[in-house]
Amino acid sequence: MRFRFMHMADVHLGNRQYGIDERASDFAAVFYEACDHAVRHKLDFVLIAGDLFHKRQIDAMTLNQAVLGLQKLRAAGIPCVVVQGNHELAPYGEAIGWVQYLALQDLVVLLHPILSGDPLQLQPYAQREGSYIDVRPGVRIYGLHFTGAACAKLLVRYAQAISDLPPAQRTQPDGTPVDYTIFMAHTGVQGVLAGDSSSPGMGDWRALDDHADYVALGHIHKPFDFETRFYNPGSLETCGVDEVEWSTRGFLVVNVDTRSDPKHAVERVRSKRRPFLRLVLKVDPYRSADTLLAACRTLVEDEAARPGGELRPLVELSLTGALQFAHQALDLSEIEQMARQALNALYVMVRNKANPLDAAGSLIDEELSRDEMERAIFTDLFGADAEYKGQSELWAASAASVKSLALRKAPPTEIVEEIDATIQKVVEARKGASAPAAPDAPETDLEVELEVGVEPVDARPAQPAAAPEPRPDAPQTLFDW
Ligand SMILES: [Mn+2]
Repeated sequence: MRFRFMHMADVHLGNRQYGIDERASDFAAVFYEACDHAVRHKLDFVLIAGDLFHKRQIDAMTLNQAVLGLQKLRAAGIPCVVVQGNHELAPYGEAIGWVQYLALQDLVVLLHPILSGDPLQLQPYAQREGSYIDVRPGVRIYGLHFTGAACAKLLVRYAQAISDLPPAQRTQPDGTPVDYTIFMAHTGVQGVLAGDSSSPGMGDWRALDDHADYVALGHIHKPFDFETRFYNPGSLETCGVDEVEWSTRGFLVVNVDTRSDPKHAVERVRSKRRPFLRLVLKVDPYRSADTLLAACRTLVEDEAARPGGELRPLVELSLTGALQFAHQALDLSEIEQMARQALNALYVMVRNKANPLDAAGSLIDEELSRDEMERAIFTDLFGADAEYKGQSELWAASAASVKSLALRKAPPTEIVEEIDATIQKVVEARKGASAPAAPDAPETDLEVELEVGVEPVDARPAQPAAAPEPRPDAPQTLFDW
């Protein structure tokens, strides 16, 4: 059996990014483009793995954009099968959400299991509701909406529920077997993105090994695929600057031939989204606001000279390094206006990440050697943190040693020994400092506290033990899935 389908996710219709109307239109435009592609290439069906909408409460314009895109598919006789994402679950206190409304209008097939029972219950899609659908003879799609950190355990229950289906429901109504199974869920795979602690890990996903040929994912806006089974297309448009580097985002076109192994060949199609430029200027060489502005001008004019798309770009211009003059002299709005004109940009954000003169400038002393300067900067950084302040020189010495150990690729045990030795020294130093005032201070607390303090050496971003679940109504953060 051969057929083709499209897999997209994280469309985020209604995302009026940066308060700009054109951005909401951009999110609609790439959705229309995907729908047109499906129609033009006569695909057999389309999957949207959650977050069709950016918000639970959408306006009429956003609903109209969804309807216009979905009508293209319906007019061409292409079924569109969806699951709900975290951004679009029914608003609190409402019986149904807007994706369910689209299902009631026969514009989408909305799938979800019935979670209340144990074991979990799966119903075939009927009367605009259900957990799975045989979208064409021999092709079955199971759906799971966004369930947050509960997802890992639900996968096991879902797999069990599939195994427990009565024989009559394991096959097509005419008794022919299911040849190709898709499991669609609005969740990721843990480890793809740092800071994502709610997605199931690969071990959890193993539960579905015997139940899915293709796992259609959404939620994480970074595209990825694993084991020719797990696929994530990434966001169609750019919901945050951190997504810019994931250039292959778009939609997937899956060519299935159930006689081949694997049963599908997957093609990534990059969406025609608005260009998003990230420019960086290191400010260290510039001794005045005027020379810095001139350097910004050169940077953006060089960028403007490059061949661009038809769409006015979005621009992020970051200033990094150490500022060599008083930051009050720096006029960010002047830089922003200049960049907007030079690049004919739709929107420019200037991010000043440069260290102000008083923090970094005071440490730059041409009399010092490189090592001495490094030690001075480490001491200053540790000294700025209340936790390390009392023993900042000990920590600075240790940081310098750890750095050189790492540079000469010393074994991890040696690095741990170095840090251990420092902790011992710090404990001794603290005992000495606090002994007269608090002779009975419990040693263990101190050590626990210090162990926590050592973590940054690990070079991994600190992760909270249990990250809060993404809240759809929360303001846009770094990871606005
Ligand atoms: Mn999303």
